[in-house]
Amino acid sequence: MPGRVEKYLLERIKAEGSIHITLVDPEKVTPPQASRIAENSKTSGTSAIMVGGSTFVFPAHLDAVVKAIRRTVKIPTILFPNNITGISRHADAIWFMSLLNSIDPYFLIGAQILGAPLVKKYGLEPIPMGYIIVGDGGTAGIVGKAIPVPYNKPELVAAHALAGQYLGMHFIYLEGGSGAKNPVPPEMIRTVKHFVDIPLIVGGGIRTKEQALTAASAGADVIVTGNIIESTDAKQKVSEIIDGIKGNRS
Ligand code: 1GP
Repeated sequence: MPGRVEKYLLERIKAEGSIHITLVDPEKVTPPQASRIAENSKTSGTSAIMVGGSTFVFPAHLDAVVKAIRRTVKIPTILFPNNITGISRHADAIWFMSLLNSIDPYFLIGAQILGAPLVKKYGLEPIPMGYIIVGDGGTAGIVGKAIPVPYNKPELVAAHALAGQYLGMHFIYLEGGSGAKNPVPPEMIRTVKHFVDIPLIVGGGIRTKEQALTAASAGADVIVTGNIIESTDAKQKVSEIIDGIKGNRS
């Protein structure tokens, strides 16, 4: 049975076609900055705020960032953890994710075993998600000990995604790596979408309205952007990206 946040995401996808989620890397922001980003993104039409990054963050700082966001906006705050240190009791939900192309069992199931009791204790809504790192993989690929699937092997990614669906995951995330030079190509998104029935999240290197529209038209149900919120014209950038996604509906 999907929980409250998952239901909300599915309803928004159903109503809007493709949706946008803003990613806040707690390592890069202060709590007031996180609030501002959340507020601006919400005004621009983002559906939820994800909080997480690939490297190190102090639990107390993560808590402060999540709290600041939750105080500011009503849209859900969803944790995007790279390890058990990415869990905060103050969020609404957590992507309960397995890095499907990691060669390290820790990222496939080890961290999840350690984190599951905390998720339960904190009353966080777990949303099962299969995470696949593609392209050059970026920092997430190194930290997660992944063998990133090259952009010219879409059928291999589709096999990973289908395995995730058959294992019971509710979402698949194609990760091009934060700040990737080239976002996940439309051919790869189309191929995965053709194979799986569960919603597809795409992120990594999406910076323009055109790139967002390309990903949405190829079948991305959720588009995640992180880096663009660091630019000086962040508010406008997020609005443009969301306009791009909406272009898919017209
Ligand atoms: C990273 O997919 C996300 O995990 C977002 O990437 O920071 O490049 O937008 P960007």
